[in-house]
Amino acid sequence: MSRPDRRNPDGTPSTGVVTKSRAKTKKPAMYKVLMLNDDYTPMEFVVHVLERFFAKNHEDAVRIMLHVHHRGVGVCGVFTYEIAETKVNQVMDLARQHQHPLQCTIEKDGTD
Ligand code: TYC
Repeated sequence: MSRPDRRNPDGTPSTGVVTKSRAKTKKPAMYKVLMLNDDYTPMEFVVHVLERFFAKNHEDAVRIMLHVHHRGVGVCGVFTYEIAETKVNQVMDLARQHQHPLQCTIEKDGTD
């Protein structure tokens, strides 16, 4: 007696073991949250925002804040759209509450 000659889609003989194809999985588009410089928001407030909403340690928060202060714009983090949008809203809400003009925006990440 012999088994029927069953084949995998690529033509190789089947072992009968079923495996799942992962070809259709796709990484979600990613978005940068950018922080913009202004002349009025206190440096300590920006550092606090980076620690609180972007989980930066103090050293990284100071480094990012100074980068924005000197260059005009900097990346706080890269997230899926929904999370990026939430972060921007959290930052803008807190800035408004403290009457600081701090601005944050979302930009599609080109590297994916
Ligand atoms: N330029 C501000 C100051 O001199 C500090 C600052 C840094 C403001 C980063 C906004 O995103 C910002 N007080």
